[in-house]
Amino acid sequence: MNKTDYNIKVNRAIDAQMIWKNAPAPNRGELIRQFGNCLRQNKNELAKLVVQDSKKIIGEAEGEVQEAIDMCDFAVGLSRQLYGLTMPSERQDHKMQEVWHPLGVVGVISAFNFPCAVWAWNHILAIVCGNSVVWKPSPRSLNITKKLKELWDQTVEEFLKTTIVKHTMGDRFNMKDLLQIVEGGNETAEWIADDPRIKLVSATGSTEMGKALAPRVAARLGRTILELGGNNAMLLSQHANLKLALRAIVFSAVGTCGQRCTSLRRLIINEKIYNEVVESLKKIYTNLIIGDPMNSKTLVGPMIDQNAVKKMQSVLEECRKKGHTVFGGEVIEDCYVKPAIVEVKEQDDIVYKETFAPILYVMKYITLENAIRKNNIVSQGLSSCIFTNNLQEAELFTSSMGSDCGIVNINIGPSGAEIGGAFGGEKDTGGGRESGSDAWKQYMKRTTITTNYSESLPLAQGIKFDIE
Ligand code: UN1
Repeated sequence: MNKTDYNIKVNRAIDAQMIWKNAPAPNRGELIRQFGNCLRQNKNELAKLVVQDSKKIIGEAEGEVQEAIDMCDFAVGLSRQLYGLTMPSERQDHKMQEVWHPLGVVGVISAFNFPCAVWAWNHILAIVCGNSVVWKPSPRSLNITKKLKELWDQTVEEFLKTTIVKHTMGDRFNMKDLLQIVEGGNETAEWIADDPRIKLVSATGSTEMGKALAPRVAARLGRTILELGGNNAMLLSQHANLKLALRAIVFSAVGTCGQRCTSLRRLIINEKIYNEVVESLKKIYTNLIIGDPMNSKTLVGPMIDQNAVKKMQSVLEECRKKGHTVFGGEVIEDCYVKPAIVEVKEQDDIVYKETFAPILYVMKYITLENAIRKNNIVSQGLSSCIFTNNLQEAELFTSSMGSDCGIVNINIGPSGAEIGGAFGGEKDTGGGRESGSDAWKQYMKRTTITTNYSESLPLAQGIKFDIE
């Protein structure tokens, strides 16, 4: 796509938003209710397209589409709950309140690994909040993107048949324009980053990408939501239910072939149970069903491309050179690999880096305080978890003295978050929060309104200023 086409699309998104922002929020929610139903009806087909584009297994792809549907349900309720506060005014017969207004055009830059759900976190909130969306999907996700746009347009047509919006908004309004797809790579992302017409840029990808993008958006005083790299750990205590823990470890380490930002990358095991756990894991890894992602029995599909496979292999080679013990990790054929377990005595530069591959680094800990230090020492801060049935351990890990990540789970792996909570992380993960809780506020602007209904004009802070 060239710059002229890009500009036309952004201008269309602006025109549509100018009208849409005035639609009553519950009416905006009605469109999203209908879109959610449309996603439900098309769930199977959408999931297949997610598999085709991202290569994740069908069960996970269905989960990803479900995440988008859940987001719609959440946003329908939200459309009647975009609450502001009222505050007591210090002045007699005055009222102070805040009202949330739509922001404008929102830019969404999404990655190959969650081509549907992460877009939905942003798009659905943006639309309910009265905005329009310019979406740059990963160049690898064009099949699912096209289908989502087609379903969006179809839902809009249906909606317009029944709604009062068209009547009140006039024919000039093309509601389909609320979603614009801008295809392309880095250059398109840069146009979005530098474009003052785009008020908020929500971007998912590597820390490197975020560090290049954020200063450009900041230079024009735009807003960002960044969801960048993770290096997620599990602390496995001697007080854990090991059966549960093993299932969680394997799902989060090999799910999406290790290519979730929430994938489990580091397993920090109490020394008393270390040997037992590593042996059990090796057994499970040996029997993993690796193959066609469309086969419902498969647990591990292929990696996204040959580059990802090469990167994994070179990291494993580096591990061997450093004297770490590597189990598995071989290439089977094409992009199919065996997930790897790498035993490390101490964390080093390789472990500190996020490698987007099914490599699980395992290590021992002696005291929980030391395990927490190991969890926190990396530069990323997305997700973390502890498996323990010991209350003190769980409370310490979730306290301010515990994990420094945005997501901290107890007896649940680091991946597979629900949409109801705010999703995101600290440090090199970028600090953004998406999907549930009050993440919607970032897609709106806050207006502070003070009203004087008295017969005089008292000034705040008791300032005297008499002109007669
Ligand atoms: C991502 O990998 O960018 O918590 C998002 C999870 C999913 C979302 C992952 N719900 O693993």
